[in-house]
Amino acid sequence: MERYWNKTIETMNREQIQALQLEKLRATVQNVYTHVPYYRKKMQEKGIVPEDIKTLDNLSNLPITTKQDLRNTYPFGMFAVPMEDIIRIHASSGTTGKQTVVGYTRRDLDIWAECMARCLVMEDANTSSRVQIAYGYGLFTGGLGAHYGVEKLGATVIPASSGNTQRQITMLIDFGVTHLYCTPSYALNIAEVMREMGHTKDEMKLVAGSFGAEPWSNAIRTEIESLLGLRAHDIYGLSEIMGPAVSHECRHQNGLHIWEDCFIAEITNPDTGEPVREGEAGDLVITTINKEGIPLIRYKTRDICTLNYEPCECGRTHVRMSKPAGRTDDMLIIRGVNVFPSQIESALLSIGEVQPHYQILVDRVNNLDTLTIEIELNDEMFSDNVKGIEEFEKKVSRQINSVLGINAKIHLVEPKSIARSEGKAKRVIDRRNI
Ligand code: DLL
Repeated sequence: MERYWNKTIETMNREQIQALQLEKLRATVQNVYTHVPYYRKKMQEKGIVPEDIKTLDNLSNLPITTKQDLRNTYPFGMFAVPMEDIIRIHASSGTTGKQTVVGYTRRDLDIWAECMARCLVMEDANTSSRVQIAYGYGLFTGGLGAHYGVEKLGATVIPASSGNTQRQITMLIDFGVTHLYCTPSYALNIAEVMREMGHTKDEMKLVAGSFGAEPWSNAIRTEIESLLGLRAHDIYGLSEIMGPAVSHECRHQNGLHIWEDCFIAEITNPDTGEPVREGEAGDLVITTINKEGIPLIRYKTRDICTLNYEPCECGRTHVRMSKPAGRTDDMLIIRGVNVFPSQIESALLSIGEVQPHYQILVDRVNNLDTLTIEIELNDEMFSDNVKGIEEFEKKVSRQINSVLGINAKIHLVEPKSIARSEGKAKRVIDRRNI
């Protein structure tokens, strides 16, 4: 029997969803036109007024919003309400430029908690559950975003934040934690430290967990599920839109339901910006239709995925996005071949002996791109002879070539020589100065 947090909303039929979306879209467009001068100007430049939005198809006439727009209006220029109504600020890390700042009203935070509570129920959490949140708390949306969903549901929240891994494990065991929230790379790290501490998954009561904030392959899912003894759900979100709980996988683990009463999702061609045909992969573009603080029109996420409108076995009707393959800005072009780090990960882990601890190094030598993949040996292989290691390197290299069509130099390194992650893992080091 499926349980829902908000059955009426979660199982609305497509006509009802579309009617609700159109009503909320029109209100949102009117709102930003009136209250956000930056949007008014953009719409005027395109010759559009709010009254032009008569159908959902008219959405594609509206301007796209990018991270650059948020930077141009830094810090609060896109807010649609006075600062007195903003009760919390979050910001993205800003590793590639000025950080982007977002503000939430009390109603925004309530809706965020509602979306999060729906996700928790999708993974069988209830008031008896104990949820350990090992996403970072702070300006990053992971910790606090998940936190208030757990409180809304009425489960017990353990606000561990990230880091201090041994203590995380002690709490997981001693507090009888049922649900774990952290990045997939941190989940692997926790599993490894658990083993080193001499603990086993049988000492834990974990049922499920939500892992996201970075791309992760199904091979990593299998790894996390078997090491920690739980069902691993994917959770997606981004600071600009809402943080975690924009979408989440149900127990069928076959795509992430996007909460369509709050967001309208489109897929566009990353190069032309034109909508793609149904089912085709492209850039996920999201319009928020239930936000007060910083409503965004057609925000270009740069995350590559597909949308699936087929009914889901769980009974939820909200569209499913595929597991994001990666960001357009993270795509590597190696001698003309486009490849996402997540594809390299899948190819690597399809070889049983490869550990999920690897790093991708990209260089440019004599004007040619080179790809080196450092992979950690496990203890058993480390004690193997040189010939065995060389043969294994060749095997991995052949696999990468046959699956992805690129040549990679494989470099096997000592156990534990690749840094472990407590948040978003840094898998790619691009040393080309381009
Ligand atoms: O990472 C929000 C979040 C926190 C999501 C906790 C899930 C769990 P940002 O730091 O703004 O926000 O980064 C957003 O991370 O555009 C994607 O590229 C990537 N990302 C987030 N979730 C996933 C996922 C948070 N499940 C950026 N799979 C997004 C792949 C993801 N990539």
